[in-house]
Order: sequence, then structure tokens, then C-alpha cells
Amino acid sequence: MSTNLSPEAKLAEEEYQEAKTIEDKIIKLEKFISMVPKHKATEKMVARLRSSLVKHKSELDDRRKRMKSLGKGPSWVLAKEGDAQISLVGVANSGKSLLFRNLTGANAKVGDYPFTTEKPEPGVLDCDGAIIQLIDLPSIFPNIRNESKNGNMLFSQIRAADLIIFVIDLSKDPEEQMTILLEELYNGSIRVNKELPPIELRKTGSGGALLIGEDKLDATREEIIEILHDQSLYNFSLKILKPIQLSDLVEALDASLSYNVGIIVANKGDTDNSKENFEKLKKLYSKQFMIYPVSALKEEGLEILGDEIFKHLNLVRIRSKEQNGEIAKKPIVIKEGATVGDIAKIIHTRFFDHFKQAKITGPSAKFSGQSVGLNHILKDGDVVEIFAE
Ligand SMILES: Nc1nc2c(ncn2[C@@H]2O[C@H](COP(=O)(O)OP(=O)(O)O)[C@@H](O)[C@H]2O)c(=O)[nH]1
Ligand SMILES: [Mg+2]
Repeated sequence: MSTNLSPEAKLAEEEYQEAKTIEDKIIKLEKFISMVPKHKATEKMVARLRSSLVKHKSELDDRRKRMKSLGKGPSWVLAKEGDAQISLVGVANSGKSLLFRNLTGANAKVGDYPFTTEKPEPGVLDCDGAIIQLIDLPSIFPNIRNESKNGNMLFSQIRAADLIIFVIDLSKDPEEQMTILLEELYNGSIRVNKELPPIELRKTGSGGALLIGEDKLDATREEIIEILHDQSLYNFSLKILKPIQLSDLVEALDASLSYNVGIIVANKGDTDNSKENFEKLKKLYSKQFMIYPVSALKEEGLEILGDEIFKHLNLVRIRSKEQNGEIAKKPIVIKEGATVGDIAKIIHTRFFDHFKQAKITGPSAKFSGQSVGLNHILKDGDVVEIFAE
């Protein structure tokens, strides 16, 4: 390994090499990686180290799966109920529990002291008929994964979320909070508002390595293949679609990664320093996140939050019009891009099998009562009346 490392980094490397258990190897290797200066000259070395980290994590994951099948898996991860699941993430005292309480009406302990919330609490948020499960979570602090016995469960819960809400306390430095949250989630294998790396990888039974578009990666063929060998991939075709770096390739091979969508709710807008901190938050994070200012205490900004949250779930609410002319109170909540055919199937297969036409009113209709076929794509807020033979 490179000799240009600081004495601390060299020590960290030794500690990693001496680690015995997989858990320990992961902790020590993460520490070592964090100590290697990141620049052009170390880029490939860091990519290779990350590649080993991916390998250890997948070993750990395999073991956890086996443990789980023995009934030793996480015990408090809440299963999804309703149309979508949203988790509140933040450092201690940022106001998650108060926000949760004021959005859902559910009871959650609110405290002036840290760690009032010890396990996930579920509540229901009614977004104009869509039933959204909101989850209040224990607070995140630096190195939580290794220092809290519930760290892994917490990350399992966050990974399952359809949307992560970062609750930031505007009475304190927002950069510090976001850095902790993003770093902990990153180490917990969660990527927020990131796209999947632009590669296509296929395992093949034989034939060795086939690389397509390797000119888009600034590394030699040998270096690329080495990274795949680390993950026990010998026969494969790898297509690189856009320019990437070796570290992106490592990310792409990490099956443990979860790609989640996140927004920021900037809380405590009623406090003294909130204006300045809000400006700072916007300056640093508005490219990566939508940011909504609120005060959970004064219940300000909460009314629009429901609507805004819903927009990030990529769902649509479709109401059916019954034969008696009444519009269903409860909408059908379905993925964006759903067609009249999808709705027909949900109402009754008879409507799909013997479909004649549908009349629609709402955002996707050119005019009220427009007649459309099965392939018409619906929009949020549409009312659909289906006619069958
Ligand atoms: N001034 C102000 N205080 C708040 C606001 N939201 C929460 N708090 C207070 O911050 C403290 C921590 O709140 P809590 O919801 O328990 O935070 P959690 O640890 O993130 O769940 C409590 O004393 C709350 O009353 C807010 O919008 N404005
Ligand atoms: Mg709490």
C-alpha cells in the first residue's frame, strides 16, 4: 500500500489487517478509508479499499440473512402499512416527535432531553385520501451504527422508507446536522437523492470479461477487472454508459446499497437564529434537496406539507365514479404512470375484460367527461367512470 500515508492512517491500516470478525473488519476498514487523503493519486487505492469493504458487507449481509431465517433478525422494524411509508430522520431534539405528533395526531413523547424516542412509532397522515404511514424514529448521532445496539435496525427501517424526511433544527447549525445525518446514512449503505450508477452488468456462464465502453472509465482494463474479481465476478459483460470513476463502479457493484428519496423539513422557524440558518441550509443543500420551512411548535407551514410530501411519493389518487353518479370518497392510490386499464383491473376484472370505454374528468382530461381507452395515462386527481359491455 502507499507509503505516503500519515502515521495515524498507517496505524488504522494495521488495525484493519489485524481485525478478526467481519463486523470488526468493516469498522476498521471504514476508519482506515476515512483517513486516506482523497485526491487523484489515491483515487484508485481508495476505490480498491471500498471494493474490499463491499465484499465484507456482502459477507455480513449473507450471514444476517441466515440469522434472520433462524428467527434472530431485527425485531422492531415496522412493516409498511397503507399506501406509502415515510421516516423522520434527524439529530436529537430537532423536533421529529413534535412534528410527528402535529402531522398525525398520534401520541409521541416529546422531550427537552435527547433520546426521548427509543423505538419507531407509527402514525397515519391522511393526504387527501391517501393513507401515508409516518414513522417517528430515534435520533441519529455520530457513529450510531457501531455505538447503538439498535443502529442496524434503525437503518433497516430507514431503507424501507418510500421517502425520508430530514428534520433540521434551525436554532442550530444546519450544516453540522446534515453532515452527521448524511454521513451516518452513507455508512449505513443508504444513498439519498442519488441516481443508480450508469452501468449494465450481466453475469455470463463463461467467456471471461467482456467490457463495453471502458473508455468512459479512467482506469486500465486490468484495474476494472480486478474490482469485479473482488466481488467474485469472473464471467460477465459490463457496459459503461456514461463517464464514471472507479469508485462509482465499486458503488454499482455494492448490492447492499439502498437508493432513497429525501426532502428536508427545516423546523423551529420560530427561533432566533432561524433566518440565518435557513439561508445557510438553502445555500448548501437546495441543489440536492427540496426544503420546507416549518415550526412544529407554532404549527406553521404544516398545512402545505401534506401536499408537498405526497408529490415526492410518485403516486396518484384516482377516484372512481359509480353507476349512480357518486364519486368514491376513498381514492385508489397507485403508481404514477398508471392507466385506465390498471384502474379497471383494481375495481373489478369484469371492467377490464369487458371494457367498452372510460370517461374522465380532471387533470388528464382534455375536457370534462372525455372518452378514453384502456391505455390512457391518468393523473393525480382524476375521476374515472368505466363502462363495460
Ligand atoms: N421553538 C421550537 N421548539 C420546538 C419546535 N419543535 C420542537 N421543539 C422543541 O424541541 C424539543 C425536542 O423536541 P422533540 O420533538 O422531542 O425532538 P426529537 O428528539 O427530534 O424527537 C422539545 O422541547 C420541543 O418542544 C419548534 O418548531 N420550535
Ligand atoms: Mg423524538
